[in-house]
Amino acid sequence: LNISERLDSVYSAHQKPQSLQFQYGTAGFRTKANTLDSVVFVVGILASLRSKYLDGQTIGVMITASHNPPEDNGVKLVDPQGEMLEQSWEQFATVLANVSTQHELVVELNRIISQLNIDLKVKSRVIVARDSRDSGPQLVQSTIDGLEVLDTEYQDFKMLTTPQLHYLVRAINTLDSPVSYGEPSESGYYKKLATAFKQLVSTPISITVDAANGIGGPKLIALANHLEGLLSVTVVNNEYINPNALNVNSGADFVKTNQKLPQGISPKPFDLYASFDGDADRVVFYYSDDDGVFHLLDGDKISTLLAAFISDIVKKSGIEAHIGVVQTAYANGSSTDFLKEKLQLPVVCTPTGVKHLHHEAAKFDVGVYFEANGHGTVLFADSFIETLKSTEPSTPDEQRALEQLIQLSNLINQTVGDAISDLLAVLVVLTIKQWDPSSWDASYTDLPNKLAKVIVPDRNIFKTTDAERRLTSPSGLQDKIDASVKKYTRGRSFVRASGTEDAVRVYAEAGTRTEADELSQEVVGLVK
Ligand code: 16G
Ligand code: ZN
Repeated sequence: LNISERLDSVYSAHQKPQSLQFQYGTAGFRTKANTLDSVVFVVGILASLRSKYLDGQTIGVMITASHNPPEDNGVKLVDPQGEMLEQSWEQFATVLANVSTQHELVVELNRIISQLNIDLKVKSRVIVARDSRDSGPQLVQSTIDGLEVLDTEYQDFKMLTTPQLHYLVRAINTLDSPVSYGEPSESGYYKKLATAFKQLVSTPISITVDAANGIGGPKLIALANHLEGLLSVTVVNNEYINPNALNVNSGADFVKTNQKLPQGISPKPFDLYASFDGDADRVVFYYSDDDGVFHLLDGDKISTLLAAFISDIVKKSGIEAHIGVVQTAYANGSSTDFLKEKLQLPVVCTPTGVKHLHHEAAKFDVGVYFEANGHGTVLFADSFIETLKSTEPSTPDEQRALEQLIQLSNLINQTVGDAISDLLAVLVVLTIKQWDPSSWDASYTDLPNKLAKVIVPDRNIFKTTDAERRLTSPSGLQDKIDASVKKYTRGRSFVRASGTEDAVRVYAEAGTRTEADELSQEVVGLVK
């Protein structure tokens, strides 16, 4: 296989525009769609190498820019068990994305191949999917051009939610194995979730979901079709066929950031609503009270709900388990207090980005991880599931608890945060507890908070430590932030460079709304 010759016919069509620089960030490459062609092409080649390096296991490529505006797009790689690309490979992606001649590309590819001792004769396998953006099909085609350079066997799943692609990667790689993850098809995904849901609840449930005009809408409806008579969903903002509407005044990110209702929802008091983001890997919930006041139930609330419920049924099951919760600095201070003090659970804080949370959560028997923005899941260790299956219950209550835990592990996507799966999990817990949204909300009260975005000349000078909670650079700035924070009751604030946008984010929380706003303003002033 002569890579250079292979590139001769295709490279010129996918050459990098000279002026652009790319970086594989928190969620892969993400930028304006019309600048991404060369990037997805080399990602196709890199995915092939990753597959060959891992003995021909299937790698996933997802074309999405999640909650970003319609004109953006992005690409990320999914590893064989459905996790994010191993971090040590991100640098290869960045290097390849920035070469601007065919010769350089060959040199860099050969460098990777020899450094990692990759056997090009191993058959490589990759699956591809995209969200509903209109730039998607073209970018998929360019990815495929990259895959063909190394004769990779591929399957294009067209439009899927991001977590569905993660599911498929794992299902394909575990096919015929004792830890088979499910049928490797879209319908296999629905069947797995629907089967678990039916084992957990039997009373009919209905909910209205804002799908951000993204791919989550039709996929949620497809899921609900497997649960006729049990789950009835009304989807608003379901114009996924109109890519210009994607994420506009709707979706999980809009609701969380603005702390208000999306367009298209006129809430009935104390009914539960949910918003997905554009690729359906995030979900937040909310309701409105008698006075029409909006109440957000974000990732922290989901995390505490699931953690409390699971630790409760683990107790009922009569078995021992090490349950833990993973959060980021964005977690509301009240949620952390609640987890540690009321639930007596260990809480770990990691930097932003699913890959960080996921790995920490995997260290527990049951690891609950959510970002405040609604991205998260619950990981059940294989060994723990084994224990659940092999334990002989001594009472009907124990039996029921064991069964519930097993079904929850099937219901909750083990590969990555999944809006559809998390929605079902929350509905199950609320139904079993016979809770309305206000009972859920009552477990603790969020500290008023504010997230601000500041455009700075160079965001790379903002360096953090302690899971992004403190700045080490620019020098002196952290001391000033500390001095500001001290002035407010229950004040907390931190500053970090965004991993997805050319901006710096400032988070502030404090005892009252006014204080949170003031603290935010002060720290924004310090950063500018
Ligand atoms: C990406 C991350 C998300 C994180 C966000 C932070 C994944 C799959 N997604 O969307 O978890 O919250 O970036 O964005 O890891 P920021 O760095 O711009 O604040
Ligand atoms: Zn997303």
